[in-house]
Amino acid sequence: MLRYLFENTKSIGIIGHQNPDIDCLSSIFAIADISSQLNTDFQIYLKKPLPEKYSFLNYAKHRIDLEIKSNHCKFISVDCANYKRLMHHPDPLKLINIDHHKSNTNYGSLNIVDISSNSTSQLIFKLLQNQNLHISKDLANNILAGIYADTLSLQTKNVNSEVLRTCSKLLRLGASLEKVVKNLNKISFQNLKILGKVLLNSKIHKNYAKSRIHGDLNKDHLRISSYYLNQIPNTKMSVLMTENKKGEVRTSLRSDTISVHELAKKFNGGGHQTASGFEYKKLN
Ligand SMILES: [Mn+2]
Repeated sequence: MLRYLFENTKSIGIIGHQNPDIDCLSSIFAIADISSQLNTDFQIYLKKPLPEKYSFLNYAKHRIDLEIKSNHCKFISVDCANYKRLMHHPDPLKLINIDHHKSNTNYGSLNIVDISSNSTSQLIFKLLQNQNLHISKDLANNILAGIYADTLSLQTKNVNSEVLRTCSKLLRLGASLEKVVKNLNKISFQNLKILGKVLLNSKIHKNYAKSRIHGDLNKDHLRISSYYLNQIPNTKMSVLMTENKKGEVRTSLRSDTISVHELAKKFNGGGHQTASGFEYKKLN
């Protein structure tokens, strides 16, 4: 299957979703590695240069272009659920969509969507089986990083024996768990300070933990702060409110046991079962 994608293909463009996460980047780089093994010219496209914290990934130092050129025979998109969310928008007729999201809309001319995979990286590892392609130590490491990140450090409910078997195979191929864990658990100084503020302002109210701070938190800040706020024993949910200068409040909800998605929907928000939120609103 995987080799077939590259047949009669002189060059491909590799793209991912907006604000690419580790799984998306690892998958982009895995496709780059495979293209190079199959002697297909490839070009990696992102919207911004890669931040330094991702430099441990193989191919991170490879040339990255910010604007796509249309002269590729094909494009491969990874880890993106719908066409709108892509960073770049090539002709859908030339597009192969490789993804693991349940909400994938099959927007490509060929769609390899496997919702039983915990990450696109794991899906690519499945596709690599029996293809007579070399899984180098660096490629194995990238795939392990994607799995580790999308399972929130192997903590999500879908981490089963198959996932651990995949990780074990990757370690045997030379991936370094230490390298992945250390690099993915680094917290920037700015994030650490925001986390400090969030925790200092936290209160336990009935059976949920809440915190409210001023300032505009980006996705990374929210992810880290909400994660820790949701770790307090005997609480069922965490509520993190960030207030902007206009006094409007944005709310992030996390829970391991209750569906916060339902609650967020009542405020016209959205997200997942365990992680949801809603945008700035005047509360009170
Ligand atoms: Mn993913």
